[in-house]
Amino acid sequence: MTLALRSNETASVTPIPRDICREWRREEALALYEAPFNDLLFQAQTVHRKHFDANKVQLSRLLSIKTGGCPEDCGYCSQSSHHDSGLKASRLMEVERVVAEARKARDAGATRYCMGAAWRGPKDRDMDAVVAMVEGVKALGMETCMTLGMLDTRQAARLAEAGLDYYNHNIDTSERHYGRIISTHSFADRLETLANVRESGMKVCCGGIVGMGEEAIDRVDMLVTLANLPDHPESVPINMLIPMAGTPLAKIEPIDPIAFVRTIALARIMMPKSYVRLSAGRTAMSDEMQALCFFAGANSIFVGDTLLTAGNPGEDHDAALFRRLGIEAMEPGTM
Ligand code: SAM
Ligand code: DTB
Ligand code: SF4
Repeated sequence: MTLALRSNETASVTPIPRDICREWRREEALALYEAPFNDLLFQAQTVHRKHFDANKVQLSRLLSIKTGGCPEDCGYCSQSSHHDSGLKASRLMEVERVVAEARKARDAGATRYCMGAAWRGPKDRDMDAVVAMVEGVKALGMETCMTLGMLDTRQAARLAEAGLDYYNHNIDTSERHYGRIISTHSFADRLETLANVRESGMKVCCGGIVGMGEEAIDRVDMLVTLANLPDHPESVPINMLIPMAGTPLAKIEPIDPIAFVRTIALARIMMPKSYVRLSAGRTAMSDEMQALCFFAGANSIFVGDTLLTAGNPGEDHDAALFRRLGIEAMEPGTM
């Protein structure tokens, strides 16, 4: 099997029905999170099979269009100018270069392209360039996703009008833990951008990071916040912290892999029709841990050697893992 670089969150994906979205109480979510592992995984796999092909995983490509020099102080991030990570900041990439990179990815089989910028949010003067990127990548016949930081309603409307399919904006952790990790913007700021994105009609990609010194209840609360949004995010990236040199979280103790898998399982149960993306941190995971994540309901990954600034398993490794597990890349048009 070759690992075709295909992804399949197609523009025709059906909206998540209202009855899937119900109010979750933190006590019931916590009880599930703490259930015997086999019971939790059985339930997650059962829910997963109701809504997805359990042997198909969606693949997405990431490109950093503006790296480093970010004014925000997110404690996990190599791109914050508050930390001495040794990363060289660069300016916004030329539109032509972004489109050329996307074309290469498309020719290698990718159908979905995610572009990320190390910004608090785009400045109005940046908007023409990012809109041109969306239009250029769309013209290649690819699906588009961007993560540019905070958006106001005007900026969200403009990106939606340009044809941007998804906007990624993570809540990252619980409201309680948020202020210990980031001081330059608030949890409420993140929710406001998410509401602006939703209102614009774009699809929402929103998740968080596990392993930032939080407690189990913080992981549960983060998922309760996501599952109790007026509509579930269509994509839910669950990142395992990549400890980046020079950041305040560089030396933090790694998360127990079982706790990470529990988080994936709970996300799957609480947001049954969303794509749960096993995002950052896969290079530090064993194949067996990734297999457990797929069993717990993760059905999307990033492919390619790099994420934004950090490493990711190469495609040869992912192809071999998929072969061992009998997993296939999601074909366009199957969902
Ligand atoms: N500046 C924008 C923002 O903050 O939304 C977009 C880029 S930011 C790098 C996108 C996401 O990457 C963050 O919200 C976080 O979830 C994830 N991320 C960043 N650094 C990470 C790390 N070291 N380990 C795991 N996830 C990380
Ligand atoms: C998300 O939740 N994870 C991706 C994507 N959205 C933009 C980014 C992961 C970044 C990992 C650290 C880095 O590459 O610097
Ligand atoms: Fe900036 Fe985003 Fe990194 Fe925070 S996560 S420092 S906003 S690039």
